[in-house]
Amino acid sequence: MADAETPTIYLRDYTPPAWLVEEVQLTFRLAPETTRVLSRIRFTPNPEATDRTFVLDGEGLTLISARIDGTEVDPTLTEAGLTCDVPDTAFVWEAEVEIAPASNTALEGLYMSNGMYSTQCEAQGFRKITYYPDRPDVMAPFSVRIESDLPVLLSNGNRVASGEGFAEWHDPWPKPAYLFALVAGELVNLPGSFTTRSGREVELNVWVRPGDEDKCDFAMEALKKSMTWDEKVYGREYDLDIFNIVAVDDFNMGAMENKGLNIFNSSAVLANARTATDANFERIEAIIAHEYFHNWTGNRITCRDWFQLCLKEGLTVFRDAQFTADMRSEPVKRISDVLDLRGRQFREDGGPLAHPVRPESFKEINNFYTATVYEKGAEVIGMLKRLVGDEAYAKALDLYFDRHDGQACTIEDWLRVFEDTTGRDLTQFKRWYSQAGTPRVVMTDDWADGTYTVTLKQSLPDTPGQTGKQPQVIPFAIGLLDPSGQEVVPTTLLELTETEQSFTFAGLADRPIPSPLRGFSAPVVLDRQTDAEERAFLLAHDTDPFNKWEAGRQLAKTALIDMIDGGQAPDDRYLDAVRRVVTDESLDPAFRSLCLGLPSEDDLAQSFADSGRTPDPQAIWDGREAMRGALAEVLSGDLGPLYRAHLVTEPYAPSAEQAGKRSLTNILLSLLTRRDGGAAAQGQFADADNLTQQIGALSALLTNGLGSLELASFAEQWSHERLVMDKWFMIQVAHARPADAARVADALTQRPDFAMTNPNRFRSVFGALAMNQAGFHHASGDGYRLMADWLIRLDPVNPQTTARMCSAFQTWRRYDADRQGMIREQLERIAALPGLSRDTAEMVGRILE
Ligand code: 0A1
Ligand code: ZN
Repeated sequence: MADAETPTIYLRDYTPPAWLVEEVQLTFRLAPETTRVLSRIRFTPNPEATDRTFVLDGEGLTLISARIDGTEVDPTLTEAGLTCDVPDTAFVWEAEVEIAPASNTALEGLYMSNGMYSTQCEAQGFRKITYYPDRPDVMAPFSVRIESDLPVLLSNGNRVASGEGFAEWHDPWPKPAYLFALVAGELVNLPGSFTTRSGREVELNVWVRPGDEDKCDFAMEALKKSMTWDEKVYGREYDLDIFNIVAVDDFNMGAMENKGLNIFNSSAVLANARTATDANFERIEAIIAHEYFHNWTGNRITCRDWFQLCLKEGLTVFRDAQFTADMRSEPVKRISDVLDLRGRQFREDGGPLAHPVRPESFKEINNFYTATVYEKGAEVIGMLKRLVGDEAYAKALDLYFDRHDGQACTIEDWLRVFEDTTGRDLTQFKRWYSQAGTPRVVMTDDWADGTYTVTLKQSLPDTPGQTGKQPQVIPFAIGLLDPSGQEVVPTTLLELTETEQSFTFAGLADRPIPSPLRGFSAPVVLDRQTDAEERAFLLAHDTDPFNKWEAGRQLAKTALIDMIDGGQAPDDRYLDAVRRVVTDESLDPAFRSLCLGLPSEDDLAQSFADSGRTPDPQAIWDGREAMRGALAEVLSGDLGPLYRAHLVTEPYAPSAEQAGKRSLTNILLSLLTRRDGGAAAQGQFADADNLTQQIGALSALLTNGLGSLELASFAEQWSHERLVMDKWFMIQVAHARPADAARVADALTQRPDFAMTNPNRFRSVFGALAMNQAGFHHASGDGYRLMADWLIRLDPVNPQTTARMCSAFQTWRRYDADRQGMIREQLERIAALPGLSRDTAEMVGRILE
């Protein structure tokens, strides 16, 4: 269906379902090309609806038979499902359909991956399994019987029976269809157990393909930690007798929170020291926690409709960030999250794909699993917590769980529990959910008679379909330091509610140095005219770790922009300040590593665009290279000793402490490689007993134009480990020089082990190409063409992943006319394809608009 013909769905059109489901029984007779699905569904009229039309969603199903209360019926089939005359009281619907999981490469509904059956039903995959009211506000208990010769047969809830060739599961908790799951295959498990605080014994399992048994321990431990944490911090206990996690190789996203049966992309669960990096371990811990936390924020309390997606996602991301901060380092987690927010969400908010945290319309809901819904959604919760305070937040959450357990809710329900527990009016706060775009806050200050005045002025840019926006409530945390570096006003929360507002601090002896927006207390762009001295001062003295890092980052950015734009030499104030931080043994190595990192090419390009200039990707790349050279130079005497002092030589542990040191030594190593011709990196590569150091060494070599032997030996060593090989694909594209990136990516796609049916492998090459800014935006246009060629190939195979990858083009309007012309040509080529998926058509249409 072409984009123009696809109907747009609006939040304002929501109506309650005509029919509710009291109970569902499903039987699956599994076969790769001809799986039979028998459904028996008890429908009752919804007293809240007036219309009694009976419509079931269904896509790509072959209907074999249908009955109502035991009598055969002949429903009218439509492109999107079926309709049928039904009684006006409760009735039982039975249907038998046939589906072909082996030909399902879209990875939505029931599909096969390496001989195993798996499902993905969020958002609207259940309708590819059987006819059903596939909407989250229809919740029901499910009973499932699976018939197959495969040894492991899993579904949601508790196992109630099993025998030769079958298993039966019952999930007593009413759930929407998007949380349904089924897995069948020749799997092996790491077993575990957990006793909840009220004494329920829970069987835990991590299920994987044979051969991956040695990569499950960490996930199991992460699960137990998550279960303990949710009891302790949110008072939430697990509610079934069993909790299963399954690893699947072919998966569009990270993982899925199906009730009692979480299904994971194998990259988000499998890990051991040799095959996973520190970053992988941290990500796995966070995703295990995220999916587990959904059991309450998402499953027990779900969303009324898909516009409310941030209700479960924003809150669950916020909860998993709290968990990671507790398990690891709070400042490091905050800095990493802000880097990610600025890198992905600000970029989205500033371009053609901008949408509110709660969107008001969509064509394909799968296109709205975005950084805005997830990450900005989490920031909004963080702001709410900051505004009401920790105690009130805890009270509001208790009320939320009490009041809404078992319901499908809205953002209005969520905000009401805060209003009811605090008496606060959140009408203005709610604008964070409805207005798209990143607010800009201009800060000016004044000093007179011992009083320091801060003036804040907010504005919100126009975004697609939204103009003339209203001021939002912006929690603005600020601290003040005196000229000696002592904190004279500790962190204070200013509430900016007007377009412009002033705040005063009286009784100060000297004009203070402000530390504004501490902890990044609101997702805004802070615009404050300041100089390198003040930033260097904050980098040296600020007690707020986020702002200490931020000061260094701003110094780096200004220095880089001056180099790229004005041809200036690297700023000594920046280089000196970094040297002081990196050699300061009182600071956490992970923090020092973050301070050594440079702003990304994309971040710099955005800064140019924000100030009305056209970014030159090659000049940005050259500037970063020159700055790395300058850093290597200024640190020349320190690199070797620092590297050796922090190199972890004891047995590998995926702890935050060791990871911080490895992060620091790896970044030092890449600078050292500029000076020693690769000797230290070759040594680390040869000695490494863990992937973090092995890949760190390989990256250091590749970034410096070395490492071809190591690259080959890496491939030989790891050819049997698909997740490690994903990194091998990725790293080559990521580190390719701008003129080579498209050619390197193209060559990798010719390899027999490149398979576009596997989203991880596809993303390893094309995600990396999109990230390699100077390569992707190379003046030849080769990057654009190659990307478009492959998106065109992938769309009929896997629309969801194709659509997500289209976002590589979302910043196109920043660039010069030549580049814009070349990108437009590629986007129009994609848009014109006959039979283009709804997913990709919507994305390309929005980007081009
Ligand atoms: N709900 C999952 C992520 C997820 C979302 C959509 C999917 O298919 C369109 C698959 C998974 C989470 O937040 O972890
Ligand atoms: Zn989630």
